[in-house]
Amino acid sequence: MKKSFLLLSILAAISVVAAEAPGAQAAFEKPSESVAAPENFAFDSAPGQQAVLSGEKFEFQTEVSRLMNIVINSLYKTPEIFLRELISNGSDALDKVRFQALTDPSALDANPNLNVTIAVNKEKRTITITDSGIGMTKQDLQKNLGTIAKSGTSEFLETMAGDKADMDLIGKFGVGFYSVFLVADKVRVTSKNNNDDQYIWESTAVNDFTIAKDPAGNTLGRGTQIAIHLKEDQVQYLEDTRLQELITKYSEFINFPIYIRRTKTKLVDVETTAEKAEPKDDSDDSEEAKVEEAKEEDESKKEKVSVTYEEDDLMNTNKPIWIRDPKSVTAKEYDEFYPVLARDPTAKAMAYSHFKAEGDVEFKAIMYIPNEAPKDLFQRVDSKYANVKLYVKRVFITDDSTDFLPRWLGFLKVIVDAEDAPLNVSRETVQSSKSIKAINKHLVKKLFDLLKTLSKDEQKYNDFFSEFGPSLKLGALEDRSNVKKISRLLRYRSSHNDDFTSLENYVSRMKKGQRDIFYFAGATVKEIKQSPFVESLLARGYEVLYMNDPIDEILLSQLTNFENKNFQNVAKSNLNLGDEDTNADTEKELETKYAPLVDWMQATLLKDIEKVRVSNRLTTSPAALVANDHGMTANMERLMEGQARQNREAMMHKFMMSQKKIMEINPGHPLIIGLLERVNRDPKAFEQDAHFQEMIKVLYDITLVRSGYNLKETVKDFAGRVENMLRINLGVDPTAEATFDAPQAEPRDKEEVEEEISNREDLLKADDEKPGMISAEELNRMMKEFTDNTNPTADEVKPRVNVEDIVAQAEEELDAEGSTETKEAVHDEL
Ligand SMILES: *[C@@H]1O[C@H](CO)[C@@H](O)[C@H](O)[C@H]1NC(C)=O
Ligand SMILES: *[C@@H]1O[C@H](CO)[C@@H](O)[C@H](O)[C@H]1NC(C)=O
Ligand SMILES: CC(=O)N[C@H]1CO[C@H](CO)[C@@H](O)[C@@H]1O
Repeated sequence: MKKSFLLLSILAAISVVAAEAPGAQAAFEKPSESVAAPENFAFDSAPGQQAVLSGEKFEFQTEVSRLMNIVINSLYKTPEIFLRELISNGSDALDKVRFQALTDPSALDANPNLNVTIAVNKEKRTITITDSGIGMTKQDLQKNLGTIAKSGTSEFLETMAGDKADMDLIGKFGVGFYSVFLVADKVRVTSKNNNDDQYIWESTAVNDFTIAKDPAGNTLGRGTQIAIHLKEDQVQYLEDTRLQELITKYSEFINFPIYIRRTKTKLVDVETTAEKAEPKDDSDDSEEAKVEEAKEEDESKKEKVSVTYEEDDLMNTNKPIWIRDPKSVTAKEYDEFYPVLARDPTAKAMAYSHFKAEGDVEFKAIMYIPNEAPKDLFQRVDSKYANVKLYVKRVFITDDSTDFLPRWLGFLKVIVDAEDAPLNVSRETVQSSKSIKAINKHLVKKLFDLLKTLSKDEQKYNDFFSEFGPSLKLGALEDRSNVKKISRLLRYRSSHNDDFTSLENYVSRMKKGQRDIFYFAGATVKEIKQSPFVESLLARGYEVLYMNDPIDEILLSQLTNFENKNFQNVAKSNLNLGDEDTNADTEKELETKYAPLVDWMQATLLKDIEKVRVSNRLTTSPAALVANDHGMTANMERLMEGQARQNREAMMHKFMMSQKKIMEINPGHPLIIGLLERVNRDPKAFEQDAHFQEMIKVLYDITLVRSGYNLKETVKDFAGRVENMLRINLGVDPTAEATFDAPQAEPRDKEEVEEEISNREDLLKADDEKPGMISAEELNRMMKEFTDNTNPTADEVKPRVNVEDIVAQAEEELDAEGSTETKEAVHDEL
């Protein structure tokens, strides 16, 4: 059934590919003369009117329409971010063409000047942003400015549409271009890529966009020009001071020159006017000189005239921050650079390191630790992060390689500018480059240095550890060569006080004769504190580390020791307190004394546990369940159970879970003493004493729960046993059954039912004659409303279907089906 639906959907989608609008391919009514001069736009019509450009019409992908709706209707308080997005878009395009030129120098021929130039036209209420980047072909325009390819788009749209629509996120999803509609009612993008003619994309952000070949021909050489017609209430961006302020702010860390084109006036001698007003070297279209005579017809020989001309003023004067000498960079600059690097204007970093590496590979780098961990950090442990931005000699190479850092350092954000990586390196060959391994090694080493410095400030380091502790633990598991280093960076809660403690500090507080580091693992610190295992150690004055991170127990089974001190899980059976010698005699005595009780208990719990023994670790609890050395602690069991749902180790898990536990009893507990007395009264009466056996089973259940294990299927038995005990306490017969009196519903008389059926005919007739309170017209109107809402017109349907989405979704569903099948299969085998 699913497959036929899939087929239908695809057919539906194919039948709605962008239709050509009436008048498609017709010539321009008003050909634009020069795109570089911002005076000439096809949309020089009144605001709100559809653009006059006529060409091929395309509909926006549904997601784009939704996004634009959000953007247009948003009352976002900082619409100026459109400048940030367009400038960084232009910078990306420049990066791309420069990268292309590494292998094909002719890529730059058409336009060797790499820059972004911004110009305004106050009369036309327009801003144009021109870059000489890689440019877009017709197909690129259609794809890049009409669809959103990135995964996670729908979640992104959800967050955007929510109460606190955060337009700031827009750049992070690679759709920053659309932020232009925060301020614009019409936008025209003219673009020239080396592989295509110059094309124009135009839209008023309503449902569709138009693409046409530029009748003016190739005016850009190469690159993209975005012409923005501002909404009436956004004219502030035409003001030079405002514009300069924003462009300076957003271009500070851009690696290419960003200019504002300004019209200026100067006085020149009348004789030399003609020559001096001409632009120095540039092509005719960019700088048009207008000559006006300032003083007319005075006929004096020393006359001056005022000349207006255009000049591009550089807005970003700094060298890239990462290649500067760290001493010359202020903390403020580092803080401001981070959101640019992270492509998230709200992002903050808690620490950074700016360094130069020399030796086997030479590079400069800035490494940032973000303020908080990405939300999906641990959902993604299986995949690596692309978190290093690589430049080679200032030329951007890649930011999507995952090979620079090990997986556990996925939380870092790093920019690397290498001096000696081969320049013909391509995004693909980056992986195999030897330098990458060397860079990797340096970065990890620098991270340890940074953390060491950070750990000197305890508060700061604890903040770091709260966010990224799990990453470090993952690192200790993954990166055998750095385990020792990482173990010094770990922090744990402990019984010492409420703060984090390092292992070093734990060791320095160890007691006389204490050989091991004691720890207990559980789901929460609160739960751990209540555990019967911890109580005895605390009573004796030992410190216990509280491990409440799912990964802790696994980690310690690998780490095994710290500064030659073993880790001792207090929930395991062979607890070694270090003071056993002094107690050896009393332990022997206790064992003999409790042997009869132990026998009875073992006989009762034969099926459930491995054995019963007298404990040396319990103080206030009557009993506890401990795992034998190879068995699983309760925490581990819980972890395994969670995982077994997802992976196929279910059988292995089942086996481990069936491992029996050891029950320890507390010889000092009155309940245990009471039980022993009862056994001693008649040590041979075991078979007859059903009541005793019930009590032991209840004790076992309670202990199971207190030790953190699950009652699982036995909840009903447990409830039954407790009820039984209540009965015995009250002297009620344990076998007596509950009596109850439930009055039964009776069937109706036959005649009554028949009469009702015969009456029904009359009722139906009456309905026909008097059709209720709604008039026929009213009814018609309601029906129409209903059908209108449920069956959108053909036009509305069109953009809502996307073949790729449907196929992807169908595949996902099939995948999901497949995996449930295998899961069931696994289940069956069990
Ligand atoms: C910026 O690049 C353009 C080509 O796109 C060029 O005409 C212009 O002269 C450049 N500006 C400067 C100041 O170099
Ligand atoms: C890069 O160029 C060098 C020599 O110029 C050559 O040995 C090497 O194989 C090239 N690498 C790639 C990936 O093309
Ligand atoms: C040339 C370039 O980088 N263009 C990008 C501008 O922004 C749009 C949408 O945000 C991207 O799809 C383009 O690739």
